[in-house]
Amino acid sequence: RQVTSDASFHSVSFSETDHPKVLITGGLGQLGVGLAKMLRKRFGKDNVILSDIRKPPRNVFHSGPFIYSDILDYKNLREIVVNNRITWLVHYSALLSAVGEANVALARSVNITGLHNILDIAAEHGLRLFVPSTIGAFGPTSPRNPTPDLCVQRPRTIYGVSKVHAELMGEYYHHRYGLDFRCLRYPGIISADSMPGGGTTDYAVQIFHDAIKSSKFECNLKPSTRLPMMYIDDCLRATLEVMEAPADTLSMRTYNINAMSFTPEELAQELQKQMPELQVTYDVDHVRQAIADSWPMNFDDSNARKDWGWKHDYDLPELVQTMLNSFAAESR
Ligand code: AKB
Repeated sequence: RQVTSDASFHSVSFSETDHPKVLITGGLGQLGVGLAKMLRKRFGKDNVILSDIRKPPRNVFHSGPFIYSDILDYKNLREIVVNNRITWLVHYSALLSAVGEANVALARSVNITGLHNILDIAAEHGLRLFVPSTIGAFGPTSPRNPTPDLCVQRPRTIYGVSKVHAELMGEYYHHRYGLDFRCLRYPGIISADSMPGGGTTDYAVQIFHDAIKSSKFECNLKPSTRLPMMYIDDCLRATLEVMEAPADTLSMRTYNINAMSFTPEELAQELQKQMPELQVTYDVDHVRQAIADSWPMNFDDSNARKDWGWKHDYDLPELVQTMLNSFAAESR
């Protein structure tokens, strides 16, 4: 199954006017279910297949096609792509930053070996491939305020190293084999109905859950730790927009996208405007703090704005209000 030359690719004809047939890997993580919902509205329920190695909750299983797929099993992946005539692949399977440091061997296997399978499948079958990258693809020697698209990238986590590898391999396959690779570097993503798993920016989601449950929150980062963040709806819309962007508008294949930057203290203050009873304390987790201190504080996404018209909708006040509204709606 080695990809050796351009001639070894099947060229699947995919006209821009056809609805894509989408496969989402790692579909039960923080972003997959929301992305599937948005894409199904646009392309039809049966044209978007969610996949994971875990058993889906009942509501997810009944909301549209769900399939078992193991990105470490090349034959299983190929079977799914062939049998379902997949044309777009959104590759969400990955171990995040903090959990990756706790299990480097697994992170290396899922984030690097798994990516190699995905790249080969996508190239072999002429797929349009989206792989998310992250603010975590930068490190202590990168400019942090702001961080441009092109600069030194020497991350110190296995997660970051695997994401720089993904960016470079995707771009290499694009130039070498014509793979339609598209990549966005996501900030920390904040969502109400799905939890992140094992990231450094997770505190910004957890604070809402704890505030509502107990009016208390213990933060594992220092109060002054500034990181780029984004509300999930902006993130999913950016993903669809870059996937639909005409190829000639893309001057690059890997873009920073941004919405806002805040510190735990600023987030807590915004939340306390609505919930004055909220008490926030700090108990710093040194692994997460070291990671956060090596990441961008502000993200320069001017190329995305210029090339394909990226524009975020949510700043900090709208984010907090929307999150609180979602929790209130859930409890009714
Ligand atoms: C993490 O904190 O690991 C992720 C990310 C910013 O990529 N949320």
